[in-house]
Amino acid sequence: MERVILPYEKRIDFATNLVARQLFNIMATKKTNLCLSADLTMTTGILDLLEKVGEHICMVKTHIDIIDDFRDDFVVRLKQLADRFNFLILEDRKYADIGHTVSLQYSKGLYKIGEWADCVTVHSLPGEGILKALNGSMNCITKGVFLLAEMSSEGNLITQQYKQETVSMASKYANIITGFVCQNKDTFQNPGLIQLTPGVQLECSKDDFGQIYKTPEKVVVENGADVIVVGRGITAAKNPEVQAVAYKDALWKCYIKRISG
Ligand code: 5BU
Repeated sequence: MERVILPYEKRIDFATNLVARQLFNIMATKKTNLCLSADLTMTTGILDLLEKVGEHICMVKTHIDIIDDFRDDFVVRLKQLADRFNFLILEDRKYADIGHTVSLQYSKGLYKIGEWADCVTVHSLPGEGILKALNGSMNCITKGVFLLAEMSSEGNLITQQYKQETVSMASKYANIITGFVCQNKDTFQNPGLIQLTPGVQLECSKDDFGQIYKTPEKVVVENGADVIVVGRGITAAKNPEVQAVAYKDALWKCYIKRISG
């Protein structure tokens, strides 16, 4: 059956990665497919925002390296919020190096991402060694990878062939692949994988650096997005909490419309 018309709860059993199972479960239970991109540079800003919107999201996406006042207790508090409100943590690290270096970047250094992130984003550009290395680092732990098959930005260099080869590369590492970051529903068919789509605002627009925004209707109903990433649409709003609810409602309505055929 076509992936985009199956409800999240029916896709749980197709998932080969445990994080994908958890995420389908959270979305079905909390009735939200909103992922907040918490791109703020102070830890209090991020934690305060999550206190307010935690109940409305299925996942938070972080860029840990943009934080000015990072300390280890930030991730402890982030984890506590994730447990309290039942959402997952995606570190948008976009790994893109040789496997050995990536395994060090994943587990060592200031951020020790592997200790607290449920899942991470990864480029397929270096070849499958990057997945082999992460597979080793994630061995026996409930962790996941969102592989970049497409980007939202204008003029990006990803071709149709690159996209197809990215998707076939993932099939060998089914236990760690949570899904793909992509813009179109024809990117992959497997109902056990999750389509994560960034570049979303309530109205079509662009920013000054090539980011292209599409509407909830476009990305969910037409383009098959399962988890929808919203950053500045919420963080730059006058009242982020009110705006998070507006996005949650709009995105869920589109999902219901899609699965209702
Ligand atoms: P925005 O404020 O909604 O534009 O934030 C979008 C976020 O998603 C931001 O953190 C980007 O790094 C991230 N992103 C993206 O915008 N487009 C992509 O193709 C990928 C990630 Br991959």
